[in-house]
Amino acid sequence: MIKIRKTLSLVSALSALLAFSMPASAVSSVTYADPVPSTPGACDGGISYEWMAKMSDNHTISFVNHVGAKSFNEPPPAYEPPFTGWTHTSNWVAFELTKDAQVEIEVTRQEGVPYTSGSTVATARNKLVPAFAIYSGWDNTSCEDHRYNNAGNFDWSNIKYITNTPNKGGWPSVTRKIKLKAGKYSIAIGGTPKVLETYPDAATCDPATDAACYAYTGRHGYRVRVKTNPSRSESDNASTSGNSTNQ
Ligand SMILES: [Ca+2]
Ligand SMILES: [Ca+2]
Repeated sequence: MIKIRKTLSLVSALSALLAFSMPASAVSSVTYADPVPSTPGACDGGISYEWMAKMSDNHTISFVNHVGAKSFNEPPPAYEPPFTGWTHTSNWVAFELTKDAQVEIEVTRQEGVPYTSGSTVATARNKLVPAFAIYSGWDNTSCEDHRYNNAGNFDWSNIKYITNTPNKGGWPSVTRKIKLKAGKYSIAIGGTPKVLETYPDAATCDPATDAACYAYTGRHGYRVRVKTNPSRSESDNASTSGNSTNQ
């Protein structure tokens, strides 16, 4: 088991540096990039996307990174429903489909993801309760705000809410299958641990000795796998599931 964990950590470290794609035909692409970065000192460029991903209808892509522990569902008073997503600590994918497709998106917690903290490299934690929301369109023009609605539209952006996987079950992995038309989409990925009465204070709690501190603060690794298949003519059979296969 220890050997397997070490191998997984190595794989995740490599894939964080080199996003990889595995086209079954034609070409798919994944880049760690924002289609339109903001101008330094100005508030433009729309959403600060972490990833750009382009796929046709017979591809699989995968990538690894990290998000804030509660980034999909931050607590009041700083975050009041429905605007509970923290835009900057979530990860955003500028996703493009070149053909209509059945799209299966899986987001799983991932151990061993490195990230830069100040001038040192740290390792992201491994207690993410992953969730994601899908919107139509890309936002390359707005002034990105701190908060987004993970279950609806929000007025600072032009993207339009489609659906989400809120992961109420607290699973370490969530999967969504959805039929999408060719076009551009935005996908927000974040963490949504069970709601608490009182949250640990990230500034003072100790993740080494306090389990709630470990799970509810800091950066947590994730792995995404997106698989596309040719779109069929029958009605959409979108479904959501969670599982514990990563435990
Ligand atoms: Ca961002
Ligand atoms: Ca941008």
